[in-house]
Amino acid sequence: MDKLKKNKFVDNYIENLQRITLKSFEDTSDRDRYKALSDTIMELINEEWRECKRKTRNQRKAYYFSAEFLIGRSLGNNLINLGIYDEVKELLDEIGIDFESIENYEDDAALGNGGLGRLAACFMDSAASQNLNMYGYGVRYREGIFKQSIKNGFQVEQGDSWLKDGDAWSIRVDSDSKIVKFRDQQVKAVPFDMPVLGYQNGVVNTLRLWQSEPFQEFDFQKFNNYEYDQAVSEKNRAEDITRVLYPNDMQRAGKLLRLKQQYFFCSASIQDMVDKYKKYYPEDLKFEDFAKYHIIQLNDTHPIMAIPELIRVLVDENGIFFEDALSIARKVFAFTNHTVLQEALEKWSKDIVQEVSPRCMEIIEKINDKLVKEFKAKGLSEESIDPYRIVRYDQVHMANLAIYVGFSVNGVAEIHTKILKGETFNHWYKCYPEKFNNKTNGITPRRWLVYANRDLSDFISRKLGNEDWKYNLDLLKGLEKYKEDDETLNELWDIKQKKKRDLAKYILDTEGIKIDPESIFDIQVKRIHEYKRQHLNILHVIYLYHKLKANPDMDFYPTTFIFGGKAAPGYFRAKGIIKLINEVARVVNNDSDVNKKMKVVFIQNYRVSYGEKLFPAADISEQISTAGKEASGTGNMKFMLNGALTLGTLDGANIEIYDRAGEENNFRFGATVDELNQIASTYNPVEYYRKDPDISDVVDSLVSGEFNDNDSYMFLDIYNELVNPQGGSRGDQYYLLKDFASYKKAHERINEAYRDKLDWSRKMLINIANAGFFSSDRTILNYADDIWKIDKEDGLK
Ligand code: 26Q
Repeated sequence: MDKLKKNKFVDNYIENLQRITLKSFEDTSDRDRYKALSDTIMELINEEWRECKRKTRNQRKAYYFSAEFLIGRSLGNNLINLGIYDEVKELLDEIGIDFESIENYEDDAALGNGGLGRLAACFMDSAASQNLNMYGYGVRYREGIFKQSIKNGFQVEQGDSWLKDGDAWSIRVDSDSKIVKFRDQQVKAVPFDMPVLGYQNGVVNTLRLWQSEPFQEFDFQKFNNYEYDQAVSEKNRAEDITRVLYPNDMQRAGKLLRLKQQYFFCSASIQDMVDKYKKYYPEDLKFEDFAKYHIIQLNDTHPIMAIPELIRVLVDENGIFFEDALSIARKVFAFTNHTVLQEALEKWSKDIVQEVSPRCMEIIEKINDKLVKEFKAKGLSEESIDPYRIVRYDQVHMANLAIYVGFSVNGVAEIHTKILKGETFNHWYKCYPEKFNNKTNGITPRRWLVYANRDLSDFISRKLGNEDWKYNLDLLKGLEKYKEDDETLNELWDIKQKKKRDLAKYILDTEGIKIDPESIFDIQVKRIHEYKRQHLNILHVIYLYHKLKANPDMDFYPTTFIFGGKAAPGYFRAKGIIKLINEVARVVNNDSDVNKKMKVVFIQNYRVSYGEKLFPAADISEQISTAGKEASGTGNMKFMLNGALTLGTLDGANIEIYDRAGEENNFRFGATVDELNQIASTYNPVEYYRKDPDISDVVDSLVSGEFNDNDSYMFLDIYNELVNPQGGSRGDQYYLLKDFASYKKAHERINEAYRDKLDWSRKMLINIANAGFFSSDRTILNYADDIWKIDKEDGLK
């Protein structure tokens, strides 16, 4: 910013502050100051945003349809992308305002569960930064993912009313409202547009989130007839649709309201696209050309109602024949899968789909009939068609619909795509090998490094001599030339130490637990799920505790084990794992025999803005899912980019991390997918329990009372799942006991390696230097080149 603009910025800011508060400057609160600052920024970008919208309105675009966008905070990130973070901080300082406390005032926009939602947000950032025409469509939940606190060791959920004092970063566009029709209800979909700023390139893309409102603001007829209750309840029923985000990741929630949410935003978005197509695109427009201008990327199966909805709008509202509409759809839709867990693949009962949109159900049946005919014509028997059927046993298989109609199906890491092709969707792969492709996930380096870790970011720019790496993360490779330079390695160590001290202070303030910044920070943060195996981690902590307790002078480098993550409210066992971690933490942290050498912390309410403090401070990144179960993981990439070493299985993108940064610079352990497949039918966890005294010791501690906090059945469920299988299951579905010994050894290697400070720093450096591939800039360009065929300029290739 030049001087003139600076003055104007400050003037505008003060003006906004006064306009919204009527208070004298000294009396304004952090909240006032935050709101005025975000308003000032929105005004600053307004012109460029409108210009970008105008310029691209008749260009080819990719539309990212996602039920979740896990954005986090916007203030700092927007300032970074505008390139005025330091200046604004300074300007505020000059007028006596502490930037950090304003920044901390902002609530996370937590409109997602975890990885899939955060990926969508990283993609938005990267598309804008790469000057790609990408438009996001989603839901404006009035409540995001619940807020978690821990009471007496248990997870307690609270609502997340992030909109309670307005939303600084979006603009309501009433004129683009749509009507969405369900079988028994009609509502108004009102769009709220959020600007998505590219990194210092003047691009402003749009994320459009739909909010559900009553079709008629208030039924005055009813009101006048004293049917006040009914009028109010209809308003509520409309608002219910986008009231809250469903907090179950990886588990189906076969709830009518969830499907209504999905259909709601798909219908509004499709209508929006078709309306604009008619309005802005060529005069002689033909619907056959629709696919020339629109690609829809479906973020998992959640937005799949967009497929029948597009066909419905073309056929019923624009006079296109069904066959023609279907062939248009076949050129428009591309599908990304994010899981191979059977329980997570969406199936909806026909009744529910019918109740949401009878016409869409009819269209789905027609597509299914066509599929059956086509496969029969190919010579397939009734029976062998079964796994392909979109409608089967009165259930709609969403993935089958997406794969049959879509022209592209992608997984999110090499191994994941391999499993999709070879197992999960092997039958489909055999029919349409050309549809399948891989797009390994990525993360935006702006939020996860430039913003979250300023010290490391400055260090990198200093070492590389410029900031080009922020646009092209592959340039980090240049850091490798310092791998024998002790001074550089020491600097890197010191930066990590500083971040660890910052985190230690934050944890003391928020969790009330004192941790040693000199200890190894070993961190596992992600949603709580059995396949992610937080319980493997805590069982190992118990093992260490027992060992250290028996031998307090044991040669052991002090370690702090940090956990964080939310459990789906209905996922009983995941909640048990949280309770277990907290009980172990209580016992260990209060035991003066060991608590100088080890501490255990469960941080409350892990979310994007907490992650920004955790990733920079980590020494060890725990990525310990059962091989074959974690599609990709993206936390692993955030840790790597911030110089943590991976302690992980051969799963998801971990494999690609080792490929690039070297196994010798990380700590790989555990069985491979092939090994697990081989033993799948013979595996007996009880054998491991009997043969390995370390295992029986920790497993027994689940039911011995040691951590039970006066209810001796507290951890019986976890114990049973491991070694006392119920109801025909073989037990230990996720192979904890199989991998335990290998995990233990990997920890021993870590504890040894950390003592060599220079060598550890070298490993950090090599990890950072090879993290370039995991930029979501690379991922999004891969989508643009291979799937969307979209170019940087006008979108047309
Ligand atoms: C479905 C139906 C009803 C209610 C909820 C859901 C639902 C919601 C969220 C199902 C799944 C999710 C989230 C899935 C998810 O986050 N998957 C993760 O995606 C990441 C990005 O690709 C991967 O890195 C992770 O490996 C994968 O687990």
